[in-house]
Amino acid sequence: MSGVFQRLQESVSEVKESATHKASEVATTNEKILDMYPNIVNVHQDKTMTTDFGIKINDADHWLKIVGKSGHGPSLLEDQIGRERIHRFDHERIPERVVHARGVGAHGYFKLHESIEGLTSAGILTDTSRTTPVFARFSTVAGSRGSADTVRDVRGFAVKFYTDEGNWDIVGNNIPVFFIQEDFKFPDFIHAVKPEPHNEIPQAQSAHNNFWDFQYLHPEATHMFTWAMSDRAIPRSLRMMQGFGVNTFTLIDKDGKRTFVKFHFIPELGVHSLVWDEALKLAGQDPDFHRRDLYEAIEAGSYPKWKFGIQCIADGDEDKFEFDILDATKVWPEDLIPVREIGEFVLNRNIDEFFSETEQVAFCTSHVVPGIGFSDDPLLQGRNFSYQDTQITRLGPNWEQLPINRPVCPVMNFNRDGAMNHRIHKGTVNYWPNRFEALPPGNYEGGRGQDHGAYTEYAEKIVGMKQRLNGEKFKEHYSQAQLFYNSLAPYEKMHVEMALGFELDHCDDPIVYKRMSQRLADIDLGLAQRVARMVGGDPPTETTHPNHGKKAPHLSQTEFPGKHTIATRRVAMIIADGFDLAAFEAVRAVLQAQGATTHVIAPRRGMIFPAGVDPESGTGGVMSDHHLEGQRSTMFDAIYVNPGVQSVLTLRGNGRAVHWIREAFGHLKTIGALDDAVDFVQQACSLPGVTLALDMKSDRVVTSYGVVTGWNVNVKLMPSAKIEPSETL
Ligand code: HDE
Repeated sequence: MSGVFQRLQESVSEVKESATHKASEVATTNEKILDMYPNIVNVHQDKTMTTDFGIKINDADHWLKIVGKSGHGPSLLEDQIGRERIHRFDHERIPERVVHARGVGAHGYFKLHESIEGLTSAGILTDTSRTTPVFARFSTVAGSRGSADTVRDVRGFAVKFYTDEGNWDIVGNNIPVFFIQEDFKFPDFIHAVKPEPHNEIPQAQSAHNNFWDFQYLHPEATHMFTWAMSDRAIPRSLRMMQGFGVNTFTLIDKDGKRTFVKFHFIPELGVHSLVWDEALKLAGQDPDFHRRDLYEAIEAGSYPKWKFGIQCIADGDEDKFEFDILDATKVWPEDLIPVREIGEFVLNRNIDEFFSETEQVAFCTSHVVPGIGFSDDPLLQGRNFSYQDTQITRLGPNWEQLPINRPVCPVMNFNRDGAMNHRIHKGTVNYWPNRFEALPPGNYEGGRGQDHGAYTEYAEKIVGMKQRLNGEKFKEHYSQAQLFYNSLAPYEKMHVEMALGFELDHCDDPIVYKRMSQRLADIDLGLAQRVARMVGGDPPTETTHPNHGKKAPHLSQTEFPGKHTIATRRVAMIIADGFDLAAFEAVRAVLQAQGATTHVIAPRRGMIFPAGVDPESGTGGVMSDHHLEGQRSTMFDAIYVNPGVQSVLTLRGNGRAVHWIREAFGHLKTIGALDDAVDFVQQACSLPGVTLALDMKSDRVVTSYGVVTGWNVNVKLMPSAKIEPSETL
């Protein structure tokens, strides 16, 4: 026995060593990662294959058969090794999440910068010396697990904080409001947005009759669908999205005082989006675009970072606003209730295995820690019920014991048994109270209450009638939809209009697009008229809810430019044989020095030879990463066309190269060029109706950053490849 025991000990330390062999892994190991070590199996180190019950296998390729002369023969059912393999495989799938099925996750940490002791007793929000491990999962909502990343949809933004006092989950979105006010309508809403029941079309899209039928029939959805039609719903990267807790929670201080709170995550890189055409194409060209982007950034050490902020409303002030602060279809405008930034959250470690971490991670809005509580927000109340329930279907009753879900603090209670229980409880009793406990009921381990670090509900006296209704202010649905629309930049408004045009064009039932054309007048009459004309609706001439014309800051994503940086941006450097090597190397050095990732694209993958180098020599060239046909401009943030007489001549004659430039231009991308490549770029972009203003000087790297509104382009030239908001020329 001692030999077996020793082997076990060795294998645990082997796993520990191997799991931390990369410097980056050592640096990013935290309490949660250590907690998961005993469950990590290193497939590359363990060379001996065994069955699940541990016996070594002598042949991992063939079923046991009666082999006749010809080498053939029936397979034997008695092959317990073969049966185990196949049976185990037969049960690999678990139900995908009923919503948010497609997602991607990563580990990281949360650090508090400013204690909010006056508002809460929560350790994670008061102790600035702590670093709390986190796991975040970003997702789309409507699509199946295998759908594309860049579809138009809300993005889930779920964060699990493994605090010293237990797990705290913020299960948020990248849009601060929601479609409905009560969870009661959630099944209808999700049925309406998912593929239609008779033919399961369309996948991962809201552009269909049922979704828009539901939107019309629920005026409360108006604010949210305006956000969903904006650029927020097609993020450039998961690293460039805001996160919102959406629901109203509460903070409870050590004296039991309550404050209403909303949680915010603000990305360091700013909020940026794709353009719709790009998103559509990427869905086919690289369905994993966002997943890959997150993984690569973390691998490269460019750790995505968000500021963590809170908006607070004192208990007693809740009725002072035009809107109900418990209505999840409303924002708390930041000019009225500013966001206070108190900490940061960083993702610095990729997962080891998708299924056991990202798929099995399970969030619950009801998971809060002492010092954080709920509110009577009806959407939140329903969510608190739903998440725990859905995990039981998806993962079984013991889902909280799974490595990725279990807390890093001790767990002790008398919940027992059930499928896949992993804990072994020592002791002769499994009920409470019991004869071994000295303390009276309710006083386990020193008692209850804040003083003992236990979770205590906020004591509130409620008198009311049992009824199915919400407060009066829940009946107003259009004011904030107008506020959001009015606050957008002109091109953002145009994108909303085009998105509505696209979506309603995909509805073929006139009742749907005609009614929706009318509804849009409750946001803005002009918007409704323009969309109605596009989609075949009847342009409304009046509205019962005229646009109030008010705006609020912080609703447009242009308010969140983030750091002006090209760090982590993908730049395609286009060359062909005969390119100017000096220019290429200089530009590449500048881009890389600023943290951009450079990717060499050429007519073929392999060595590309600069001017003056004989290809026959086989050396002295630059290896291209991809050929022009293998990738598309959509996969890059910017393109740079390198000079060189022969190179430019070849590219001019290459239809795909011309397409790269035109497409990048149409998608508002930064296009850089030097010397003779400038003329090529200008000619490639001279589409009818387009004026391209580029003034490239060969002594510096020049990039343009354009915002296209229809066919008018505004371009600003920048030195040294800096990306900044454009100015109209
Ligand atoms: Fe969810 N939601 N939801 N939701 N939700 C789920 O839980 C639900 C809502 C959100 O990465 C499910 O584990 C109800 C709002 C995210 O694993 C389910 C209502 C917001 C995720 C569920 C809502 C969200 C979910 C499905 C009331 C933004 C993915 C699988 C109308 C604040 C979490 C699961 C992850 C997942 C129910 C509304 C965000 C069925 C009843 C509002 C980010 O429990």
